[in-house]
Amino acid sequence: MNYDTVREADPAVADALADEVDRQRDTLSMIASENHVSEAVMEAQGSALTNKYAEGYPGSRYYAGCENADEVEELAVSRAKELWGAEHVNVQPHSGTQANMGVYLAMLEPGDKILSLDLTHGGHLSHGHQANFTGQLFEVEQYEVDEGTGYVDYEGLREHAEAFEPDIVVSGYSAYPREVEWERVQAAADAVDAYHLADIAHITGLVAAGVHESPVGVADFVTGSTHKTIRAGRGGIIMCGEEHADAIDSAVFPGSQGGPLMHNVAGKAVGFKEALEPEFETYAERVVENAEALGETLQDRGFSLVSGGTDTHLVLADLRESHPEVTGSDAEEALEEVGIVLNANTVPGETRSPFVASGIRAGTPALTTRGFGPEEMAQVGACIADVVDNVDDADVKAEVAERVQDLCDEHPLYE
Ligand code: DSN
Repeated sequence: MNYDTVREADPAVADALADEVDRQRDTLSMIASENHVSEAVMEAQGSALTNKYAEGYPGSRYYAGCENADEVEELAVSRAKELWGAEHVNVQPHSGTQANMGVYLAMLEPGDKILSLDLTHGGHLSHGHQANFTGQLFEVEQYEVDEGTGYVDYEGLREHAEAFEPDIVVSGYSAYPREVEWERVQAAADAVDAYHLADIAHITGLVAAGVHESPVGVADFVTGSTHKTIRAGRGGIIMCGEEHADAIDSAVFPGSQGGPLMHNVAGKAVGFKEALEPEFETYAERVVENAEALGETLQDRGFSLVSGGTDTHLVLADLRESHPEVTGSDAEEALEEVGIVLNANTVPGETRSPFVASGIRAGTPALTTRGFGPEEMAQVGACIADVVDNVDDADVKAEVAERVQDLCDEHPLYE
């Protein structure tokens, strides 16, 4: 990955690309929504399909010359059906947010009602935040996690749905460490005759591998992104029953997008093929084991974890009791200095601004791809604890930075 051809054309960009590879090699990527895709996925995304316009769907395009695009999209769709068991799949959304937009456009009218989890409790912007088109176009109310347990308050959700009578209930979250009980959300939606959209963006890979229960066949719509735990090309995906297939396809194109990013669809196809291999199940199991090991280490060091642990690929530490003087952004900055890249995150009952936040979210998908196991995750947890306990101590940070570099060197990336 020297980017020699780019360098000949554009040295400045080539330098930035090469520096990015070095950054990924020499840091621990723990942003829960990130992963390291294979070189095959990257090559597919960098392919000649970036040149092709293919508005429409396989066999029914608005342009000539789409035979290879058709083949790639059909492969992506058939592999996705095999991975998640969905009746209908659309692989064209440019992102997870675009996938959600496709569902809203297909099923709702402006002014209709969305009931979704509050962003500070683990939800997502595209589930109805006021700064997002969803908050501007629709009437939104939000349910919460139980602040005592950190688990979704399903009873409160059911009561809220009965009072609000939403048109759609959204489940699936961005900073929620526990397995989602899809049937309980479905029951709440059914009780008020609402649709149920399960957004599995973060856990696509865990669901495909059977490590997290699947909402496919439970919820009316399942959306996701394709570059997180599933480790395929960047973008989004929508799954639904045949009865909604036409409405969903029309909402994606021409409803909300023009030409699909066929190079990214190729990356999705390649990544889905990789995920159909038996090794992927082992990978997904290891992602969760690693998150458990990380969480246990942090708890042993006095950190408080939202919900007391994890069933998934991430842990969410609430620093308010253990480190009252350290904000989430203080911790994020100090950890980045030593080569641990994660994000400050709001926590249930957040008392600071979202820019500062009181928690840190740490995920294991990328480190697991690099071959980290529970023992190494315990070492990573110790590094995090040493830094957050000593955010202003340059000596401690210098010593931890060496341990981080050793871990990176022991688990090379993109050799
Ligand atoms: N940005 C992603 C995350 O970090 O959760 C969600 O879109």
